[in-house]
Amino acid sequence: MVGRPAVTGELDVARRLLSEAEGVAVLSGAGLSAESGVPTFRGEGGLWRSYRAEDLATPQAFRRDPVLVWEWYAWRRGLVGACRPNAAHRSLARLALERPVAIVTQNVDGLHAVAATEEAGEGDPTPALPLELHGNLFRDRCSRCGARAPALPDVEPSTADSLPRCSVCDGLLRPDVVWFGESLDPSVLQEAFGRASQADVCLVVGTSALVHPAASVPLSTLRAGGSLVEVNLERTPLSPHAAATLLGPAGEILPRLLG
Ligand code: BJW
Ligand code: ZN
Repeated sequence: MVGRPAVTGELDVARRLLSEAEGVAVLSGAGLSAESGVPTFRGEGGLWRSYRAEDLATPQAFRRDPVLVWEWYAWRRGLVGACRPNAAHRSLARLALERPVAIVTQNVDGLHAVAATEEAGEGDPTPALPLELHGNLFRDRCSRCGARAPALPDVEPSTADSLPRCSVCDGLLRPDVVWFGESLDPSVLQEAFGRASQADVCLVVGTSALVHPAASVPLSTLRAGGSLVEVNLERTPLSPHAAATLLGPAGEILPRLLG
């Protein structure tokens, strides 16, 4: 139980900030889904420990070797498709269905949306649906004309001829995610920064806060006079700016924090 009193003190600060807040923004990252079995990117067991981002998650890599890139994404679709939301996704979804909360996520796994639908039941899940800054693993986009479509099931990208093609222009489809060096959707980004700057508290969960511009979203809450509450296994570059940093697994901390 080393560190428990410190967490409890920070938990009280975080609870007070959240109860006094009129508007809340959430920025989530891969750590939120770690307890669902989705691999993170950095740190122990992270994807970038075993795979080179330059070979798999850049537009240059896709032009050079689309089969390799598709193989990797087909593997991840299988892995992530079998995962379910955890207690942290569910707590955030319930919060957003009850109060004005904007969920902004870097995650491409779609688990916020699954939790939103499940927690809303017969109701409207829209308030708990996230703004997806880095796209969605289960959607394709044409690399030529940009048309979007739900991911085709059972892509088996063993040869160039077997890669999925656009129904509009026959261009090569690609996963609709944001790779390094690519711009984020400007309207999604603008809405994320806008909602964060209107929030009294930004709750930052499970992100290393190393990838920009996503990692700057909480800074717009701070600049507008709001506060940060961070939930992570370890401290991050945002920690010095946070009013409370709750160190521990999101699936345990968020239900305690949000009730
Ligand atoms: C737990 C936990 C548990 C574990 N409970 N916590 C400014 C400065 C420097 C560089 C740049 C800059 N602006 C732009 C850049 C370049 C670049 C960038 O940021 N590079 C840095 C890495 C140096 N950014 C870009 O290229 C972006 N585009 C852009 O800016 O366009 C404009 C532009 C164009 C051309 C030139 C220049 C600018 C695009 C970034 C796209 C990121 N894409 C990826 C892959 C998505 C697709 C896919 O999944 O395949 O997005 S990379 C990967 O990182 C993924 C994530 O969304 C993203 C963030 O990772 P995240 O979520 O933080 O995960 P981890 O693994 O890093 O951290 C997990 C955390 O959870 C850890 O802290 C753990 O402790 C914690 N944790 N278990 C709670 N149970
Ligand atoms: Zn097309």
